[in-house]
Amino acid sequence: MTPTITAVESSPDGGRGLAPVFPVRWAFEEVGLPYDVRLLSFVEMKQPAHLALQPFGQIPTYEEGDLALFESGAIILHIAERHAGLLPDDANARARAIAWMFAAKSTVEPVIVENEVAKFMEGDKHWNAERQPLITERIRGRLKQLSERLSDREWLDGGFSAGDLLMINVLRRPSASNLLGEFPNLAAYVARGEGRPAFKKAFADQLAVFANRAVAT
Ligand code: GTB
Repeated sequence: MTPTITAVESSPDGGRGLAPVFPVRWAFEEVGLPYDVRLLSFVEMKQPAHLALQPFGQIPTYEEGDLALFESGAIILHIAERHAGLLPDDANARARAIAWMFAAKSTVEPVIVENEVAKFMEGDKHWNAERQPLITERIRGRLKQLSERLSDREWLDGGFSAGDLLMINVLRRPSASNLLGEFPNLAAYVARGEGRPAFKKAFADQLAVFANRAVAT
């Protein structure tokens, strides 16, 4: 059965593939699995039908037969565990790759989200200007640690894995990518990810959604 994922029908990021559905598309392409996409408006995301799939009214979701999942990291882990290409066979290497998935989502991404919240939701607060440098320093600190660990490796731990996929996705968000000039090995790491055929196919497909809709409307 072909899985169906949900994506937002408009492009708040101007088609740059920054929404959390993009890494799910990329994961499908890495393992060579076809999938369908159901597009939702921001209003539809908050309706009971979608809330039954995603309790927080967000995208992406994943449906396959009786299984419904939410959270991009959980969806990618599900795909990676069932199809070759995103997790190593060796049990210890596999556990380490999964640890990198969690590091991307729970250690690196939160400092980036904090910056986005400050910018888009707290920009008018009188304390925002004073707080901003602290947030930027926290992102810089995480990037420095990641840069030191990556060193001159191609990928985080052996071959390309779902851990790299999620980490590169996080590093592409502007709050991080604007600082990558300070960390040339991280910039090159992101470029390597973006150069993968599966990334390019996923990127073109998400862009086509917005291009096609622009023509249709
Ligand atoms: N932890 C969840 C996951 O990884 O699945 C996060 C999901 C999430 O944040 N989804 C957003 C959403 O549905 C995607 S919207 N938000 C609606 C809401 O919370 O009410 C599209 C989006 C998000 C981020 C960017 N970006 O970074 O540029 C662009 C578009």
